[in-house]
Amino acid sequence: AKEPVRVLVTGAAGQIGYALVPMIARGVMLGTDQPVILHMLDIPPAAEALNGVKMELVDAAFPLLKGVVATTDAVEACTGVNIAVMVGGFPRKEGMERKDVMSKNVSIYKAQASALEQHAAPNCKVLVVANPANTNALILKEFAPSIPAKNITCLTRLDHNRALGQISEKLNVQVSDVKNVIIWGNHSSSQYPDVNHATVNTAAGEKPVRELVKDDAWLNGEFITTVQQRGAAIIKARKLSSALSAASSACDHIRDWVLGTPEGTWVSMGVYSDGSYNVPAGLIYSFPVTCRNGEWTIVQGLSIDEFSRKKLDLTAEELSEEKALAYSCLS
Ligand code: NAX
Repeated sequence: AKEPVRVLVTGAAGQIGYALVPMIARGVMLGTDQPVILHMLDIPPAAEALNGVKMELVDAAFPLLKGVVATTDAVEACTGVNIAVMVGGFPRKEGMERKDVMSKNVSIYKAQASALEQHAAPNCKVLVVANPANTNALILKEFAPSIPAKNITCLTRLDHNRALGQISEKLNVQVSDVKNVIIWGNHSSSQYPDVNHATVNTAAGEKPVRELVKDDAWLNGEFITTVQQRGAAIIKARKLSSALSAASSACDHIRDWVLGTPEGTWVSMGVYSDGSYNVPAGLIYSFPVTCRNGEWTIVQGLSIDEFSRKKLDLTAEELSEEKALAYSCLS
């Protein structure tokens, strides 16, 4: 039998946490043959609720779940973890300045970076979900210098999956037949959902999405804004932000990273930029990646037309500004 993998979920008493921990315990993230030990962290005001989640995990009697650590102590939470999913953060409240929210998250991610660096298992893989996800991941990277930069990522897979979903609805095809959309840049409304290399598996073989949709105005307009604004649309409908789709996409992100992407398929991940596609190095930026042997690689050589170029640059600019704002919170 396999040794259990320790998976940390921060903000585990929150809504995404509540959807995510049962998925992990059922093997959705790491496979149905992989035992897991869940480490759940939240803050003292949520300690009782966190304990309630722990009680439910016990009650669900998940065969793969070999243990649960539920704590408000970051060091205890981080000790020995192989995977860290960072969902906890400070939400933007009405009337708050961007800088105030950034400042709260910078201090949270600075502290948790140190706890992970000192106590996580070697080669721990980190996924930041909490917003501003790209910049929180960057702060975590800066304050955990001994964790390799390639081990620190942020979630844009939800946006990627949303783009697959929109194409599938438009063409009335199975979502599993659509692949290779790309989310470029920030997990914010400046992201660029790109279908220029996306394909659909049809009875007549693989066809480009553009050829099948035959509606460039929709693809260059409404499609992009729908994906960019989907989070707001969910809030409007549910009066709560997306949780089940965020949790499911976080599982997809880790699963593909650890177990690999299928041949001929790429996914979107926020990763540390090496300057590929003339994206400034030193940002956490969402790129198309393939994964093998537990490592991601940015897909190279895709053609970028003028329309796309502007959008790649715009979202990079926003990330550079966020980075500057985050740094200004440190001094
Ligand atoms: P909730 O407010 O329901 O849960 C957040 C939890 O984090 C709370 O239980 C809170 O007590 C806890 N927390 C706060 N500070 C903490 C700290 N220092 N250490 C540990 N835990 C802490 O929010 P939820 O709806 O679960 O969303 C969580 C985060 O995901 C938010 O930042 C949200 O903006 C972000 N999202 C990111 C998405 C993405 O695709 N990257 C999509 C979904 C979501 O909007």
